[in-house]
Amino acid sequence: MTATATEASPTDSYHGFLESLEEADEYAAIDTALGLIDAGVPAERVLLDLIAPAQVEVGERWARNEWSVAQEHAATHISERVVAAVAARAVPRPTRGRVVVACMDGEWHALPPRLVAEVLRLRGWQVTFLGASVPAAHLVSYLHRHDAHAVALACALPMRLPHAHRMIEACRRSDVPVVVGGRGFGHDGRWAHRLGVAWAPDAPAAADLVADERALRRVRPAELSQLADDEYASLAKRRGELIDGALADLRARAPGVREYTTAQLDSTVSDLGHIVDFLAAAVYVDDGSLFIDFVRWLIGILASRGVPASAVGLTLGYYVDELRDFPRAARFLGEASASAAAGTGPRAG
Ligand code: B12
Repeated sequence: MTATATEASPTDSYHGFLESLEEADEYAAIDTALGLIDAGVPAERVLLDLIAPAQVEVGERWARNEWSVAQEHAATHISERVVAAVAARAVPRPTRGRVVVACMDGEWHALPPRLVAEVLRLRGWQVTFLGASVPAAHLVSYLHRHDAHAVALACALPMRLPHAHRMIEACRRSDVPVVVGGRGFGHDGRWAHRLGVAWAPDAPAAADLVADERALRRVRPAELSQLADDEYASLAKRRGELIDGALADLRARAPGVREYTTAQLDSTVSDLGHIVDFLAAAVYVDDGSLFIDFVRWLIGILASRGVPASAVGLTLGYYVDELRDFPRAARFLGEASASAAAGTGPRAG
């Protein structure tokens, strides 16, 4: 039976698409997406109602340790190929100005802003997609050479918020309006508001905002008076020492750690780095919930890999002692430890 425009829907194709990602079958995945377009489903819906939710599920399966990193990478690569195939099928000529879309420095989640870039393109904008981890200085020099109507900046990890702020300020100095998005700004954009920048929850909202220059420029000033106390700067400066100290502490107090393989040690160091970076970001935007959510997420990730929550508790305790002269960091650590000890439970990442 041939699907008609009214029958075809990304929701109905979702499970089959996900299966194609699971089997790393890029041909089936591309056929599913292009089949929907051939059946009359707008390309924007295929991007946002098929590929985007499938990628979120890919993340959940990785978080639950059901999929290996390799399976996640394979699935993401296929999703990227599907986005390219969908984009190649719909090639509207640009009728509007240039929008530059980029990831923050240090941010490797390029697929979410790529979806935003394609939606903007479908809506007539001339889009330049700069991809993952764009250094601020390079973005600014690009903006100086190319006349841009707006910049859309992506951040998937809240720990990157201090970098995000620097990039936003750099764009502002070039007088190019900025819209930001991605889960790194919080589900309701609360941390974008703290940084004093326009935020969009999804690609269609970003497209609406970009089309309304006055709204894009009408932003409340940043609420960052807390930076005056220098806590963030001191934490950032002590990053290496804090990670080394926490590892030595774990080795001394959790005997199993002494038997860790190199790979286990690497991921422990990476986790310790994330703890410091998320804590520093929480201090930067003065919001303990950023750190508490992260600790819950970390406990969930480690639990699914057989590491008990008490390991996180040990490190939080170590940092409470080390950072007793940092009032806000100490408070956030205390709240996160209490929430971890109460077993408030992991939340999906
Ligand atoms: C693929 C993937 C990766 C790939 C990215 C490759 C690529 N080309 O993008 C790689 C392997 C690099 C990666 C690395 C990591 N990842 Co990752 N990743 C993902 C995954 C599975 C999918 C991302 C995606 O495509 N999402 C689909 C999009 C559509 O969803 P979305 O973000 O909600 O996007 C919508 C809106 O947010 C908004 N939006 C998004 N961006 C933008 C931008 C602008 C300008 C605007 C206006 C709007 C907007 O519009 C979108 C569509 O409407 C997510 C899971 C997830 N839930 O997203 C994890 C996830 C984001 N990753 C995670 C983590 C932890 C990591 C690592 C730290 C893992 C590690 N230990 O190394 C590293 C960090 C790397 C770095 N420094 O950036 C966690 C983050 C958890 C947290 N507490 O913050 C997640 C949530 C996984 C999980 N469930 O735990 N990752």
